[in-house]
Amino acid sequence: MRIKRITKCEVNLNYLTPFQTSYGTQSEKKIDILCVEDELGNQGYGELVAFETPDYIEETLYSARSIIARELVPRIVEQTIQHPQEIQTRFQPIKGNYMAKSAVETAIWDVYAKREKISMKQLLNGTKDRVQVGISLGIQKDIPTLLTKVQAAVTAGYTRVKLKIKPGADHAYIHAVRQNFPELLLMADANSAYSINDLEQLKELDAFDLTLLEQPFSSSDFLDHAHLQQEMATTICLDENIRTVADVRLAHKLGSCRSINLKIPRVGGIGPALDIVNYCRKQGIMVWLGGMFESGIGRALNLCFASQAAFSFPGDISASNRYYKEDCIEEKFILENGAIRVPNGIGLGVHLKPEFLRNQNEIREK
Ligand code: OSB
Ligand code: MG
Repeated sequence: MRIKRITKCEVNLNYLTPFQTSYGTQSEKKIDILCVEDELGNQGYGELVAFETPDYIEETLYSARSIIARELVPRIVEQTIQHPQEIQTRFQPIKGNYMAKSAVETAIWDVYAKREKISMKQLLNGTKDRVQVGISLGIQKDIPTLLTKVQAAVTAGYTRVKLKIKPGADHAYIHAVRQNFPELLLMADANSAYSINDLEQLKELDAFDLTLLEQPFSSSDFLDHAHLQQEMATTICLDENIRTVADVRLAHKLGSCRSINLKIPRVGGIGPALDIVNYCRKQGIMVWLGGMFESGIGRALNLCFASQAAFSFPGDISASNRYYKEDCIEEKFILENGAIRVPNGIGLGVHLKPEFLRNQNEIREK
């Protein structure tokens, strides 16, 4: 196939409720939806998930826009591509910038699926029609508010809840949730808010039967995580640390974690994500699918990806009504018995609303 042009639509979505993590509070998200067009007029969509500020990882919406326009688009437009697996190699000369790469690469997988007239689920050898999903709850102002949120999530049908934590909003919060929900699959995500000096406090979290503790330390640390994993019964899961298969290998060999939160955009796209799934499967590492507050475009992809046999643990892929006042796609993802149906139309199987379709601008090298 030959890629003729790449356009994008800048979307601004308002969260239903502001989301607080250990590094800040967000009330809206700017999202670029990339559209890749082939010589037959097929269109594939990819979502740029990077945030405006470099507080989750280094990459931002603005750095990614620049890399896409200056480096990635020129490596794709008017090029012949046999299979989207090739894109990984084509982007190899560009270091890092995984979310930028993912926005372009995932759009190419979508246009490829559409050419082949198959669903993304089929292209990825997905086996499930519905995937179990969980919810990630931000840090709340007090414990009663958190308990109300957890209750609402359980009532809605979520069977797995992730709590964002930070020093001062951790032990007592988790304790209260565990007391009120003794059977709930519960986990905590610190987004790098702790250091090895907090070892003793973190060890106390072993009392709460957490399925896992996500990313307690800095994203460049592997050694302290290994020390903590040795000292804790709770499974440590790495998120921000993991950008490449080499990172997974390092974490595995050092014993820095027993679980990986895999996000397609954080590792540079579907090709690299498949490599990581493969490695984890061979090594017996528990891998599950994380989220980045994707719009319906990225959410559809996450559902298709999580429909692969390798994923059994519920991902951070909530229903549409958990995130935005209004999404940019026509379809809605609905929670039914703790699961969401995997789209089965061709490609991603979702459609941009007309106001966003109309608003496409060609990306040219700047
Ligand atoms: O650390 O997993 C994280 C959202 C944005 C950035 C980082 C994270 C998250 C989430 C929510 O936890 C995942 C989701 O529901 O999309
Ligand atoms: Mg995380």
